[in-house]
Amino acid sequence: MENNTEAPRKKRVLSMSQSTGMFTLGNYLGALKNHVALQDEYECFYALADLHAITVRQDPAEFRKNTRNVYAMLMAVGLDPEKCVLFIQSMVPEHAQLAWILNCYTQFGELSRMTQFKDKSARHADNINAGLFTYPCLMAADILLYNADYVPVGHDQKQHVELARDIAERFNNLYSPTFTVPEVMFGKAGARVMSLQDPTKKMSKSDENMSGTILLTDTPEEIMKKFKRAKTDSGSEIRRGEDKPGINNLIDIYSGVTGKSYEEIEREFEGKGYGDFKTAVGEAVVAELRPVQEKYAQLQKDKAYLENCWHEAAPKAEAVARRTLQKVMRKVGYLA
Ligand code: ATP
Ligand code: LTN
Repeated sequence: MENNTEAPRKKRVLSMSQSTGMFTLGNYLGALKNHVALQDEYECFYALADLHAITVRQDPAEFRKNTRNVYAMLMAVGLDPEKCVLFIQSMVPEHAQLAWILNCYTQFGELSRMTQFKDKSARHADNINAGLFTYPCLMAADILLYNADYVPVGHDQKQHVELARDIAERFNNLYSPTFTVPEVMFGKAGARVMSLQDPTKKMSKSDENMSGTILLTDTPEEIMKKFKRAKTDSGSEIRRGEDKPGINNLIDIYSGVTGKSYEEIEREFEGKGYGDFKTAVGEAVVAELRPVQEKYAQLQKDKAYLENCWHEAAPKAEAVARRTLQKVMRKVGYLA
């Protein structure tokens, strides 16, 4: 019998966030907090999707600044370059190369069904560019280059990960097993954090009305003010219900931050009103973000360290990406 003493390969995780603006509490509870928790158990690749970012027009100076800031914020929330590969997508050219190839294995009809494309093209009617349409092929390339087993994202990205699975299976069936077929992974709570002003819409960094969005850089005063003004529903009980999107969202946020279950929360606030609960949620969020904001301020002072981190991460990512791309190119029939 074979004496296999080698430890089994850790399962691989990949996820990315766009560098279009500062992260929100939705990004944090829906994705980033979970990314941090996965670092010990999995081999993790995390990146800023700055190629995706230009599907919406960016001002160059702002864009450069945002990329630096959100990279620092990824480290401030707890992504550790010693434990994961924390890179910037545009520094690894294989993403764009594989995306082109995958474009040719994805149908127009499939891309037309993507709800993010429908939403964003409605919001940016003056710039419905081809990149916005083929965005999911680039995202599939991001995932498939690393043969990721799991893709931890918020609920809004589920459809894109499913398309990446379909593309992977299609390619594997046409040629031979090439890509790992990835699975979507959601965190315990907060996979879908809604706007505080319109709890039927997701909390977004690109909302015109920022009073519904908590940014990770908001001051404690701003955070408390936004929670106190949060839209709630008719009634006064702190209890989840089908027709209660406002209170459901606040309970989800409180649960995501404190780790308490819905039952515990409902018990804790029995007999109390919306006002008390909003204050408690605001305070819990302020307390959760305090150490993150302190670390962020500290990292912002050390630009050379940040640059060093992303420059060291890019070749580590590229070493994996290059191997997959070469394999794909050989199977398709390229001479390279
Ligand atoms: P925009 O707000 O402009 O639509 P975005 O915040 O959705 O952009 P990213 O920064 O790429 O775009 O998102 C990073 C991660 O955060 C993704 O996994 C996404 O699913 C998750 N996420 C974003 N918004 C929310 C939300 N409101 N609730 C839960 N998860 C979210
Ligand atoms: N499309 C995602 C960001 C993203 C991503 C990825 C997420 C780009 N590439 C690969 C997971 C895996 C978004 O808009 N949030």
